[in-house]
Amino acid sequence: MKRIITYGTYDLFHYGHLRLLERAKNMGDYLIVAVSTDTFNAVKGKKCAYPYQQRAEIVKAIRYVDEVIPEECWEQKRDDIIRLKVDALVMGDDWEGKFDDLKDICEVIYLPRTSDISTTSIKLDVKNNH
Ligand code: C2G
Repeated sequence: MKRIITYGTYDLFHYGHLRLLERAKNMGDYLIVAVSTDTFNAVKGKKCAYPYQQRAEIVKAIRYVDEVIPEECWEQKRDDIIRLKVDALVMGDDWEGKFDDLKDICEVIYLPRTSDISTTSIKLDVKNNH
């Protein structure tokens, strides 16, 4: 059974997130999503509309997702991959190359982002047009 992991904030869940999770799951048999905690998002400089608990529950409800864990820091990936026996790390290609240091313990795959949608653009659209 091929085990996949991916990491992200997943705020204001949208089609780009869904397509990433769908493609990541289709690369294996079991998909783990590490959802960024509110504390870690502060480190990332991201202010979320939804708190961690709600973002995690929404992601867990997605049919492609088998397990959700908290992402609390940049450095946990290596331990997660070893502890959870992960075969591949999959991320959108806005992260291209950023996690290549993990190639000694798993496949690292960057998938094309879905264009014309982002949490930021959704926030701006709602602010300006509604
Ligand atoms: N994504 C995508 N297409 C979009 C928007 C996002 O494919 N239009 C992908 C991103 O590339 C990422 C995932 O969806 O793989 C989640 O995106 P974010 O919630 O923005 O996550 P991010 O802030 O990039 O956090 O340690 C890694 C970080 O936690 C990633």
